[in-house]
Amino acid sequence: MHMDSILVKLGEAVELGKVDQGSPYPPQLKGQPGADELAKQAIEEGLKPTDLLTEALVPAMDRVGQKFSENKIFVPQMLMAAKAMKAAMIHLKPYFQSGDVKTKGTFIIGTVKGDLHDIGKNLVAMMVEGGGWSIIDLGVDVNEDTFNRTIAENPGAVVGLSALLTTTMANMEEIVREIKAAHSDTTVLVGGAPLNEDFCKKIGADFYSPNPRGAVEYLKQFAA
Ligand code: B1M
Repeated sequence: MHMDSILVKLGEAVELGKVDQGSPYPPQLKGQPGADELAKQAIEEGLKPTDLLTEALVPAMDRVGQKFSENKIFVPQMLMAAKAMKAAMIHLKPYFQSGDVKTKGTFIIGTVKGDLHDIGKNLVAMMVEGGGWSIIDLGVDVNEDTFNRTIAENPGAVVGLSALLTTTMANMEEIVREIKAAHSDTTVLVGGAPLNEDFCKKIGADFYSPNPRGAVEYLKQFAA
């Protein structure tokens, strides 16, 4: 298959929630390869993992978000798209994780309480790990107590918070406040689609990155 058409098909598979060849959903793609097979094939044919992300997977999720905003699809379809995206990401993981030995420090990451979106958070975790950090991924819907307990158990760790909802940005503010109150010297990075630099400053976080790459670059200053 031509490289461009693999990316197009991969994007479509994610957008339509086609996880793998065996999955019955969506009916119109029955028997067709899904995100799993297409991502694997794209990598095997030499496409760069970052191109898969920026040219197929992330734009596909943006189209999903757009269709959801327009009431053309609903939560179950969004969920299937996320499942397909994760099936593709499994094939990218080894490429982002390879590289440095994990010696630069510990990076604690989680999606803030009330928020279940984890794809962006997982990408950040994957790439920071590839940048040589040990990762403690606390998952989604994480409260301030869990962050603070984990920081106490891992002195010197840097913390990353992700939020995808305007409603959970408020929770992020609360979590940053509680982290700084309990561990004032802990560096906190924040990210997620609805955030910006001003919000980061307002809530007293140390750094805002719109993407995983920015987080990796910022963390280089802490390198031992
Ligand atoms: Co939801 N959702 N969702 N959703 N969802 C959004 C975020 C939304 C924008 C869709 C829309 O309306 N257009 C909208 C939010 C509106 C708002 O608040 N302004 C929305 C909504 C409304 C909801 C629900 C409330 C829907 C409902 O139930 N009525 C509900 C909330 C559930 C909850 O969290 N409590 C909900 C549920 C879900 C699913 C569970 C179905 C599913 C998530 C599944 C999962 O993650 N496992 C889902 C999905 C898939 C989306 C969209 C379509 C895609 C999100 C995604 O994965 N993007 C999303 C629309 C969109 O984003 N276009 C949407 C791809 C990912 C790579 O990007 O996560 O932005 P992103 O991460 C980026 C950057 O933001 C950054 O790096 C990543 C890579 O570039 N980044 C960081 C993220 N974290 C970072 C941390 C850093 C640094 C960078 O440092 C620490």
